[in-house]
Amino acid sequence: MRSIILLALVGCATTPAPTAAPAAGGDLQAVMTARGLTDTDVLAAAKTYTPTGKLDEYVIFASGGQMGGLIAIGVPSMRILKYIAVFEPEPWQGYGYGGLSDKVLAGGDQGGKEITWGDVHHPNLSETDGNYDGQYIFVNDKANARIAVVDLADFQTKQIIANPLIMSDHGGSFVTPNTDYVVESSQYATPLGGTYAPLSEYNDKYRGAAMFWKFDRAAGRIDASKSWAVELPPYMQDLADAGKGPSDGYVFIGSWNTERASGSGGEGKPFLESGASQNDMDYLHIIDWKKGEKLIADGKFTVINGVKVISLADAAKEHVLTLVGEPKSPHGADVTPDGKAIVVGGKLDTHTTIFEFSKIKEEIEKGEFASKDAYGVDVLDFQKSLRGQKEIGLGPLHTVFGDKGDAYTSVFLDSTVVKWNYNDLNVPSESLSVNYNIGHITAAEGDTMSPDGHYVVAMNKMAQDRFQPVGPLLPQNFQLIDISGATMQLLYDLPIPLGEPHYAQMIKADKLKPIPAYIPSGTNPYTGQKDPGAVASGEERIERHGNKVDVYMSEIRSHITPDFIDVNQGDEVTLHITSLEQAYDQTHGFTIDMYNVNLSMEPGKYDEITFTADRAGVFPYYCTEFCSALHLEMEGYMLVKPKGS
Ligand code: RUQ
Ligand code: CUA
Repeated sequence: MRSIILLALVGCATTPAPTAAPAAGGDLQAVMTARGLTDTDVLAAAKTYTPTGKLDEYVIFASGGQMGGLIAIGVPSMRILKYIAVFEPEPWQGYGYGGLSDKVLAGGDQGGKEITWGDVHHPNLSETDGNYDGQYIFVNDKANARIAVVDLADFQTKQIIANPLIMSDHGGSFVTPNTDYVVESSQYATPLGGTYAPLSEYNDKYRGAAMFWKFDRAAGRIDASKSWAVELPPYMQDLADAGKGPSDGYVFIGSWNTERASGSGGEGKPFLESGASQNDMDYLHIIDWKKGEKLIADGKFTVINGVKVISLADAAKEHVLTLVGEPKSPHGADVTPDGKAIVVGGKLDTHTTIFEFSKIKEEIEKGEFASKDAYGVDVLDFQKSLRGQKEIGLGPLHTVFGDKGDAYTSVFLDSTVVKWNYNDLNVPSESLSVNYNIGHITAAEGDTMSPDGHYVVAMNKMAQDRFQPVGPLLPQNFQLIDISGATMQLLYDLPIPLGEPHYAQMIKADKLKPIPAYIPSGTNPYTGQKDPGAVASGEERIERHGNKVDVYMSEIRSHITPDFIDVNQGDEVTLHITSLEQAYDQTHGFTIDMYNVNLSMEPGKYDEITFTADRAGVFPYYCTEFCSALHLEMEGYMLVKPKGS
């Protein structure tokens, strides 16, 4: 036992050794002394150290922020398992370099513009009956109002869908308890449908929207034709969450800027941040999406840029939209596991505010409203809608949940995680310092109807003295916290070196059932079927029709067939490539020098590249993964005969 702990220390400690002598030898006490470790450090190491060959209990899917994709991380080891390319071309996965995945990326073009990055904020795992089912994960791109669908069978992005109504999103991507809908609401108000209106017309022409993307689980895709939206007032809608259990059928979206500030606008008005912070209260939006679905079915919508939209007037009249006050400039709107309450953080406040859903519902049903907003939307009485408020510390943001009525709120300005009880607000809270400026927080299955407890991860924006300095741009810091004991214990720091991950979700690892290979051989990952262009061994060939050349190729250790291709300069070439491998982990790659094409050919995969052979010369093509002893020999030539020769 002692020696296991010892190995742990050598493997995962983050504190530099105080002496020049390396920690060596087999005596635990000597190593602790040499490395300046306390008993608490050793306990933390023993809780996270995962010997080689052992698997993690949970997997985190974290947003990759500006990187545009997702990061899969094992818990408790905090080992990074994979980057998943979503909105950005990514060479290792051969994503966006000439193959079939180019079409997925092109699905995210906005207004005819190709966009090659994303500002990823909120990954959401698919749910069945309010619990993660391990099948899909959805993410939003705040900067370009897009949603992506990632299939967890092969960890590949299968669809990017561009929202034609709004210019940015933030309340996304949140799923309803059976993943009927993926919800995406706007952040910055703009004229809907990408049209123009001057800032002086902000109140009348600028709007928000909540999009309800219909998810077709059998197809594994969002079905745009069955999707619809609700027009919202030009308050900046923020985080959202879907109701569950008693609150199933509702979506809750926080907002800031009920002042409808739009910046100075050349008229000497205040800048946005002060203009938007005048009122004491903003509005939590309560959307009855089942009612919205009915209005759409009854034809009560207008079409804006191809999207069926319930107008703000209709949404107000039919109570598809109702508002309730929430403390100034809130952030985070999180439904409790039992679906009975909604927790809202106030960025400029010291409390979390807990709304009681049954009270909200009763007030709406009885028509007991306190006022109307400027657009005729009914506003509920704040006090009457509350379970209560809990003093937490300065700048509470997001809240996740454990399995015993325990809630964990990230407190940005104080840099703490605060544990409290959402059933009994009188239970004293407990606070743990984190490093530093925590944004989101995630808990094991913490966003479902049955959280697991065990672990919380603090997702900190700053890490100034936690890691070796690497210039002015620092990694962010994920801190693993053990919540299974009487008090919280900080276990491990993981630097995140390629973006600002906003949110993450943590799923029980055994719920994930990824495929080891594409079966049958020649499967197109985007149709799930054997592709008509796939070949079996012996069927490889080159077909020429005028200036179109189709090459039916295969890859298997250690051969690319055919191993030469003769074409004429200007020919349109399509390579149909099949990996004939079926052995787990036997991945090949494929590239042609100088042509900017690059694929990852996992076992059994079919992929396809079309390009114009516009540069004459001799171009080696080869496998880019060291797949076998004769990997270097896995090569061929494309000979492009110059025009007129
Ligand atoms: S955000 S740090 Cu989710 Cu985009 Cu709160
Ligand atoms: Cu196949 Cu290297």
